[in-house]
Amino acid sequence: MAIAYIGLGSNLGDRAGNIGQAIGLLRTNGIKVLKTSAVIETAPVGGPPQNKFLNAVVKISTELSPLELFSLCQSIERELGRVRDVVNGPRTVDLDILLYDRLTIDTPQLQIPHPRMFERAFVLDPLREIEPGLLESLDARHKVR
Ligand code: PH2
Ligand code: MG
Ligand code: MG
Repeated sequence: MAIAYIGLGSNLGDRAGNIGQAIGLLRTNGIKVLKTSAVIETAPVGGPPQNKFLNAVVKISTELSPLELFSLCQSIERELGRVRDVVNGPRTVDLDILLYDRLTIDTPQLQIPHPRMFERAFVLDPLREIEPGLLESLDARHKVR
């Protein structure tokens, strides 16, 4: 059993509904959702001019491997109508694995910790809310990427 943190974002359609449905789909696929942050509205970072996002972070426990969890996240994105066209562009829902136990994974397909999480307040604020002290507990190797 592994503990992981997943960042969720939506800025298209029913943003709160999309985040709620994504969390529901994690649960129906055997993921135990242990903690859910508040859903916060955030200004878009990067990409073209676009709507504000809703963002949240969940803490989960899972028997899935990192790659299995990654493909589940992608299938939930597809199920909720995500179309990948513009990089950092508008999306119905985005699910990013932020941390998976204390693993470091650096493959072209999947990087954990999420390579941009330490610069992004829309990730750090909800993560601090549900797990105060977690960021400080990560070793330097984890944070410097
Ligand atoms: N996701 C991005 C790029 N920019 N900005 C906000 N506010 N929230 C996001 O979730 C987000 C973003 C790439 O995934
Ligand atoms: Mg993302
Ligand atoms: Mg993503």
